[in-house]
Amino acid sequence: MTCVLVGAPVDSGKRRQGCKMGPDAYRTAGLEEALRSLGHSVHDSGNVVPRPANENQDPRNPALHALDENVAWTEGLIAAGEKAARDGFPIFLGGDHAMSLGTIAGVAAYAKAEGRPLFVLWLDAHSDIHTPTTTQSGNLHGTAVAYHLGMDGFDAFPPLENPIPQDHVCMIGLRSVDEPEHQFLAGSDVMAIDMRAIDEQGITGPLTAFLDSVAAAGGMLHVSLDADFLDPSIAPAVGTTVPGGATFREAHLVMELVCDSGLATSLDLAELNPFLDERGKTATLMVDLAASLLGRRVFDRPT
Ligand code: Z70
Ligand code: MN
Ligand code: MN
Ligand code: MN
Repeated sequence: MTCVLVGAPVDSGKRRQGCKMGPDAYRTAGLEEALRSLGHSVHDSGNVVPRPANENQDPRNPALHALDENVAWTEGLIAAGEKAARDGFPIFLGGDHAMSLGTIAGVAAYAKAEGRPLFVLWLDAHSDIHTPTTTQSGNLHGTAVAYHLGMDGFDAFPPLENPIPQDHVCMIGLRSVDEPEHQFLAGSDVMAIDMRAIDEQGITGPLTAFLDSVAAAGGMLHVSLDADFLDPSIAPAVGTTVPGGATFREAHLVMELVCDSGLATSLDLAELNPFLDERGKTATLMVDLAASLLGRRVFDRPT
C-alpha cells in the first residue's frame, strides 16, 4: 500500500497555538520510517498551504475565532484530501481538529466517486459536534462532526457535498461533552461510546459491531484520532487535558481491531501540540498508533 502523508498544520481551530508544529513532529518521530518498515511505500506530499485569510474578526459571525482562516483550511484540505485518497492511503498530519472539516470532505468526495459509503471512527475525549451557532467557546475545532452530518450554521464553509449519515459515525473515548452536544447525541443515531461504557464493557464489543456495519455496507472508513483520546499521563501534548482517557493498551487495541478489519482507508492525527510535549513522547505514541493501524504487530499470532 502507498501511504500519502499530507501535512495539515491547522492552528486556527482554537486560541492556544502550537498544533502548527504537529506535521514536523510526526516526521521527526519517524512516521515515514515506521510505515516503510511495515512494507508500505510512503509519499510525503509536504504541507498544504491554504489561501490567505481575511481578518480574524469575521462580520459573518464575530463570536467565532478565525472563521475565514478555518474556511481557507477547509477548502485547501478538501482538494488535498481528495487527491491523496486517489493516490493511496492518506495520513493527515495535524494540526488541530478543525483539520477534519476539510480532510473528511476530501475523502468523502473520493468515496462518492468510487460509489462507496464513507464511515467515520472518531477517537476523542470530545464529540466535536457543536455548530457555529451552538459553540460557546467560538473554537471551530469543536465543530467538524456537525459539519459532516449536514447540521445548520456552516454557511461560511464550502457547501457540504457528501453528508455522512448519523449511523455511519462512531465516537469512542468521550468524557467532555457540552450540553447542546449531549442533547443532539441523545436524539441521534451516532454511536457514542463514552469512557464509562469502556470501563464497564471494554472497547472490543461496540467497536466490532461498528466495524461489522462498515463491512456489511462495503464502506470506506476514515479514522480521526485526537491526541486527547489518550489519557494525559501518556499523551501530555494537548491544549486541554481531560483526565480518564484511553490507556496505552486500549488505544492500541482499537488500532489493531481496525487493522484486522481491513476497512480503514484514511487517518487524521489531530490536536498534537509539540510545544507542550515531554521529550517527544506524545508524538512518538501517535506514530506508534498509526503503525498499529497500518499493520504493526508486536507478536505474530497463530491463525
Ligand atoms: C469544547 C468546545 C475541544 C478538542 C477541545 C471543547 C472542544 N466542547 N475539542 N479540544 N479537541 O470548546 O467546543
Ligand atoms: Mn477533537
Ligand atoms: Mn478532543
Ligand atoms: Mn447506512
